[in-house]
Amino acid sequence: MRATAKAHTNIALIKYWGKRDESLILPTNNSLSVTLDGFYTETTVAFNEALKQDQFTLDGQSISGVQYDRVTTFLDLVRDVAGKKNLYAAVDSVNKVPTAAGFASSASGFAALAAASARAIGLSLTDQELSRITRQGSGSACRSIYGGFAEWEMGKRADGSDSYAVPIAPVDHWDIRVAAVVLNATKKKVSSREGMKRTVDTSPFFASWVESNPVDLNGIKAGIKHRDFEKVGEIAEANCLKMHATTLGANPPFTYLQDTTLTVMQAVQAMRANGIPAFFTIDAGPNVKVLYLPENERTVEKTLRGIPGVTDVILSKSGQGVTYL
Ligand code: FM0
Repeated sequence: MRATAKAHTNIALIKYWGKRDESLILPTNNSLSVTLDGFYTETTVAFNEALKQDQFTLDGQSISGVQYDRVTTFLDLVRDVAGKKNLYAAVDSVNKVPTAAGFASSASGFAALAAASARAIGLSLTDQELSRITRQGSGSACRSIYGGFAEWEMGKRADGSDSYAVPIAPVDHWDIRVAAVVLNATKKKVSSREGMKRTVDTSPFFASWVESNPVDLNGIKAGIKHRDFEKVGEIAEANCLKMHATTLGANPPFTYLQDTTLTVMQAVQAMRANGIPAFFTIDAGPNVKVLYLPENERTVEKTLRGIPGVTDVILSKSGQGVTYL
C-alpha cells in the first residue's frame, strides 16, 4: 500500500491556455511539451487503514489549506477508480523544482502524486490511463508522464475519456537544451488558472488563438521529427507570443511579461541576429526559458548571465518520464 514515484516538470512549446471544462480540466486545444531533466518531484504515498484523513508533507513541512485540498481532491479520484472510498494516505513530496525558476511545480507534483498513489492503491494503469487521471490534478501535468516530447490530445468527449497525453519522441531522439532564466521580478498577481479563465471568458483574441493552434502544432511535430531546430524554435516562440497576446485583450487586461522579461526576449533575438540559434518561451509568469543546442551552451549561458535583471540561469537537458523508486 506504499509506492514512490519521480516525475519531471515540462515546458510547453505549444501552450495549453484555455479550458472547455474547468472541473474535469479539459482544454480548448492540443499542447506539446518537452520534459526537463533538471527539475522534478519525488513523492511517496502510503495508504493506511488506521488514518482518519489524508496527510501531506512537502519538503518535510506539513501542508494545509488550498494545496492540501488539491491533493486530497486528487486522491479522491484515485480512491474512486480503485473502489476504496475511505482509505486515506500519507503523502510525502520532495520538490526539486526551484520555485524561483518560475516553473509550475504542479506539473511534476501531480504527475508524481498520480503515479505513486495509483501504484500504492494497487491500480495497474497504462501510461495513457495514468495521464488521463493526472490531467485532473493539473492539466500540464498529464504531459509529464512521458520523457522527451509529449503531446496532450484535447479530445472531443464531454467526459474527458479521450483527453490525455501521448509520447511524440523519446528523450534520446534529440538533445535539445533549455535554460531557465531567473529574473529580478515581482510576484505575479494573476495565477495561471485564473488568468486562463479570464482570457477564455473575456478576450476577443481567444478565438483566434484557438484557431491558429493546429497549424503551429503540425509544424512543430514535423520540426521535431526532422530535428529542425530553427523550425521548432520559431514556432515555439511565436506560439508563446500568441498566448501572451490573448491576456492583453482580457477584461480586466493583464500581462505576465515584466520589464526584465522583455529585456531577455530582446537579448535572445539579438543572439539569433549574431548567428546563435536560441529561442524563448514563457509560461504564466515573468521568467523566460531559452531553447538552444548543446554546441552553443557556453555562449548562451554567458550571454544570459550578462543581461541586467538576470539573477540566475539553470541549464537542463530533456528528461525521462515517470519512474518508480
Ligand atoms: O504548460 O489549471 O497546468 O502548457 O504553463 O492546473 O490545469 O498550471 F503558460 C501556462 C499552466 C499552463 C502552459 O496550466 O493549469 C502549459 C501553462 P491547471 P496548469
